[in-house]
Amino acid sequence: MNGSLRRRKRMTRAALPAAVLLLVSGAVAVQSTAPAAAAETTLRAAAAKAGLFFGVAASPNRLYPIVGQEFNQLTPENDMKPDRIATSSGGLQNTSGADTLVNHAQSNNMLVRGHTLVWHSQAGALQGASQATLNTFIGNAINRWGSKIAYWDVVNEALEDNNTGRRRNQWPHTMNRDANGDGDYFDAGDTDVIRDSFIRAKQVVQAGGYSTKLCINDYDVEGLTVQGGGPNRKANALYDIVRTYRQYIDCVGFQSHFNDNPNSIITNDLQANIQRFADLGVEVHLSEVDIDDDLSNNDIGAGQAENYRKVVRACLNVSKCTGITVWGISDSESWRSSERGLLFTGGNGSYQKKAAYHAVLDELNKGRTTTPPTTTPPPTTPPPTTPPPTTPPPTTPPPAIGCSATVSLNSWTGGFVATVRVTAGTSPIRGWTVAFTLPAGTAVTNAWSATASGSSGTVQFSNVSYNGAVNAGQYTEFGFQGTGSATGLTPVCTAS
Ligand code: 9MR
Repeated sequence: MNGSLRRRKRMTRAALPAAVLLLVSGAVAVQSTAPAAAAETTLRAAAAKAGLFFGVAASPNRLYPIVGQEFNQLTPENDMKPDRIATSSGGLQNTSGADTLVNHAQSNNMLVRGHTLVWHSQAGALQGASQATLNTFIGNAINRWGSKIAYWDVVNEALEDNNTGRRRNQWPHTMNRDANGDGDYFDAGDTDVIRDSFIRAKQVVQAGGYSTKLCINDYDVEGLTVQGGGPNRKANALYDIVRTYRQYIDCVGFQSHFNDNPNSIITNDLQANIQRFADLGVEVHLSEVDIDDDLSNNDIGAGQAENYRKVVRACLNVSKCTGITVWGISDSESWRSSERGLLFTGGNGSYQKKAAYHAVLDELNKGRTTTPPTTTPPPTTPPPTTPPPTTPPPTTPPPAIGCSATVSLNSWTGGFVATVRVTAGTSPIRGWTVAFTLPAGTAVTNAWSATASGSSGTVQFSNVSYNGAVNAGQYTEFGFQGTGSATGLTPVCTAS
């Protein structure tokens, strides 16, 4: 679009109230920006009610009241990147910006996504570092904030541009070694910076007893297809990585920087791709959303507000899509200000809601309209056997007989996601059941990798067909999502 058209579009929008804009967009003739009775009036409240977080990328110099009012999750936009906080030996430095953001999140009851541990870009003093040094940094960074970080992006942007489906060939991916030349790095004799970084991160989380979940994050991985309908090879490559290393990876970030690049458009199969990853048992997040306001060559939206609505709906329709984060507050303060891709205009703490804001709020207020199944269907392919870790993750000694269970929680105001680990004792088990007594006001809304019975009071979760058999001393995991608070839950595990 040329400059004068853009200016005209901006002026037209500025001159019209948001409600009228929604009406003239045609497809949403019954929408109104006035919230319906009982509708929530902030993004965070509406999202919490629907059982997900709604977050924002933030910087210490922009911690305006809106951050805590509208959002319940925060990602440091630049302050936790290696070029800011890593020394060349993997130590920490200059953490004051990151500390400020973590403290702000805590005092505003927001989750934090740590961003990011291993990345070829903005690597700073770690550029060219060995795996051993990366591991040192991973340990120092995770231990510094512990469970104050709900999600860490362990590996960011590992895959090449231009839909090749290949790893980048820049450091740190040059540390990969394909021993048998079969084109992947998944075999026991291979070296894989992704695997080794996740194993290290998992060890640190387990040793520290943190509830932190470990994510892999990338862009142009959102759809099953790209413009023209061809396969999204980058998404497929990410899927193979997550499937192969599922035991170390808890969550996947689809960055969701949507624009006119043929690999960055919004496709109709966004929801199906989210579902495909969710079926592996990981949480999916739309982790860095912005949508170019003249995104024209996609086929599912008419205008930015409508595009936002489609993207938010795709997440809401998949129960394991547990969070959406926009990459900044307002257009003018965005890293891509020329695309006007965010939910507010204005700056310096004084912001105005755009039509896109109202569309997102409205969609969140509709909730997860599809009835969530009590269990997500088992993965289409059985969970893979992962290659042996270079160093085995620490395990707590198993009980003599039967099974034991532990719970890790990610909570927000009004909701939570619980991940439950079932560990077999000194004998193999063929099946298991984990029971909880939920506090009054707390209810299970859906579960995965287990069959739930009951949703409040005493609830039980039993194995599904593919995860009942657990070898002596080994473990499997399932999860469930709920409303209310799950603090202090005590699991009771019985084995058969
Ligand atoms: O928004 C960030 C911008 O301020 C930085 O200058 C830029 C440097 O690479 O990184 C931006 O954030 C990126 C994020 O860390 C990873 N995904 C893409 C984001 C936009 O480039």
